[in-house]
Amino acid sequence: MLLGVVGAPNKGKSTFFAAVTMVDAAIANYPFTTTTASRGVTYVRAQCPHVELGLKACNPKNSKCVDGVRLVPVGIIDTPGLVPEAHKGRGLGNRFLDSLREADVFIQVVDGSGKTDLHGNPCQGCSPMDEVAFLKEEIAMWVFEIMKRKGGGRHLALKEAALSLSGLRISEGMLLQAAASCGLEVGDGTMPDDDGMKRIAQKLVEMRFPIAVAFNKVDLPGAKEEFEKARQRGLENVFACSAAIELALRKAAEHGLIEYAPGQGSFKLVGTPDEKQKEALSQIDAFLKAHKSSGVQEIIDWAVYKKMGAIVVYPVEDEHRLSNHKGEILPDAFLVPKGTTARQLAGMVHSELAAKFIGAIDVKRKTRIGADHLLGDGDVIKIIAGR
Ligand SMILES: Nc1nc2c(ncn2[C@@H]2O[C@H](COP(=O)(O)OP(=O)(O)O)[C@@H](O)[C@H]2O)c(=O)[nH]1
Ligand SMILES: [Mg+2]
Repeated sequence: MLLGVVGAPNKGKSTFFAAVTMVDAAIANYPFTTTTASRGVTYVRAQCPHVELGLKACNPKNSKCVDGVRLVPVGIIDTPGLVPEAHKGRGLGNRFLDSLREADVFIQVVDGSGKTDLHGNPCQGCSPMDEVAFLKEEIAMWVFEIMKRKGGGRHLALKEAALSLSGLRISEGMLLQAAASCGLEVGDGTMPDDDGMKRIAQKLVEMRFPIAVAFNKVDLPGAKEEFEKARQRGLENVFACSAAIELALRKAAEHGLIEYAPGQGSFKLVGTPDEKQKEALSQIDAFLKAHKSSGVQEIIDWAVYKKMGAIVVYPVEDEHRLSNHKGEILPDAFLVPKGTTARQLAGMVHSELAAKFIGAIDVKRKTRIGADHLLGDGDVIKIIAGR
């Protein structure tokens, strides 16, 4: 599962990415995914089962537990800025679009202060919500052009269209579903005309790339009013945030100045800041008091749980001690898609476990479960495998 940070230039994508991937060394070393300039690991929050199960503590290995909140790793990529006409190769054009292929859900960063345009240039009163419409349309046109190229001027068969989109993980079934929801007839195995294909492309983008909108830079004047306007339009996937505030908080925590965990509405001063740092911290404090939090962690959580439909499961080797063979309690937290079965989880833990799978135990409910049992959020699972 992978989050993609997307949007036009100068909106704060890299700031957002830098903030959310600032994790302590123990976690950054976890071989979950290679960390490069544009690829990293962030966290989602979950209720740690050690609390519910009445244990004093746990020993997380791939994750972290802060006051009963388990921080579960999830991969994230930063992408280059998308500019208008990118699908025709403008800006970084296709390189941008290609970088999107891997992502399951987008976090679109927009400039909530309205002070940059779609090219990232300074402007006054640009509407952040125009950026949302623009991104969808640009990606839809990209999808359309891929199908169109495949046809080379001919009328395209449905199967050919599906083949051309397989690299985007768009299946024939999705294509059929998109056509049906546009009220277009493709039952005879051929695609509609350009207009119809564009509509299908738009639908496919909605289906394949769910978007959470990070309404960023709300620390700047004017942003709050813009956010209220967006809210009045009833958009449930738009969240106000300040990536700059979140980055400053995590940096201050890294330098030992404050204690702060992602998503918290306040921090605790533990170091001795100099005058400049004091001033910055008091501004951050004022922001947190006014906004409850930086807003960044809420977006990650919402994107992963609501848009990706993920759940967290905790595999253990010893169902009595809730530990691995070293006695470490609830060591791993896995983010998996809703609908994951016990056998699939075994495969995620170790390919050999899946091959030798016999059954599993739902540890919280103390019941034996079978290979096809659907796992639930927060389940603690012991896999039983043969020798
Ligand atoms: N005030 C404010 N500035 C921000 C925020 N996030 C990013 N910026 C600034 O916006 C500019 C562009 O940020 P960057 O992360 O490079 O944007 P990108 O091109 O979308 O990756 C930089 O000057 C950032 O410091 C924010 O939350 N608040
Ligand atoms: Mg950037």
